[in-house]
Amino acid sequence: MSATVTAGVRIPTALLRPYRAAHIARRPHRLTAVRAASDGALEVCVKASTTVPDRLGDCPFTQRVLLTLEEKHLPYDMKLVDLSNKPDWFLKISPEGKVPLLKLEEKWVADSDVITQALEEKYPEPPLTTPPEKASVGSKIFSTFIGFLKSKDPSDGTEQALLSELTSFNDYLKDNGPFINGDKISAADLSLAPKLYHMEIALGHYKNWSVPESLSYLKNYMKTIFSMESFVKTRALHEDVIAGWRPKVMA
Ligand SMILES: N[C@@H](CCC(=O)N[C@@H](CS)C(=O)NCC(=O)O)C(=O)O
Repeated sequence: MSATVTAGVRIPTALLRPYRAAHIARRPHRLTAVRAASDGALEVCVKASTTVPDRLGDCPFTQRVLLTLEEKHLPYDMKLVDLSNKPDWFLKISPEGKVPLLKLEEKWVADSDVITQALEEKYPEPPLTTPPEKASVGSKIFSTFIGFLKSKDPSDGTEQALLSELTSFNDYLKDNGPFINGDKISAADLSLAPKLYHMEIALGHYKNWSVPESLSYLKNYMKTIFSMESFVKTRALHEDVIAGWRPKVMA
């Protein structure tokens, strides 16, 4: 069996896995925390990296769920799924063959909207609910980003459409920020931030494009969330994000 050395103690990898997923940054050398986490850890199916073995991959919906678990301080155990060769056990529990999936009360729950809502109901503390009137702020950014990414014609208006959505969001943050619901991060931010992360990496790579400096509230928003401990811990590798969008760019 392979093993990892943490603080001079040799810990079997099998014991360490749930601990790694939920607690390594906070409590790196408490074996008791390993056991506590593995007992109560929530099981979550996530996309596996396509570039590095045994690593979390590049699904923004999965990151949204992981961020929710992190912000609610819930221990979890990630099951990495190779989406290019889905294992039978996964197809049995996932009717659509999609990640994320989270096991709650012995049932596998699909879809990040449903999962985050269920987590909020079962684990209300700390509350992450975004008020309904603010819940759709920024929600057109992802689709306009994909439109621009896929575009082959620089004058087809897709870049302008994205800029228009980003500008509206920047103006919203200026008046209501720093987060969508004001001073505290909430569910809408945890959904949007992974998508902005994909946008930044994919458009930087495929179009040599970046968010204009003039959108300073948006720039700060991205910088703040992308540097949060929970985000750093659950983010995808740049190479995976680039590889993940390649088929869309080439289509
Ligand atoms: N609406 C779903 C979307 C989930 C989704 O599209 N997941 C992608 C990965 S990011 C997936 O599993 N795709 C299946 C595949 O690639 O075969 C959610 O919010 O959870």
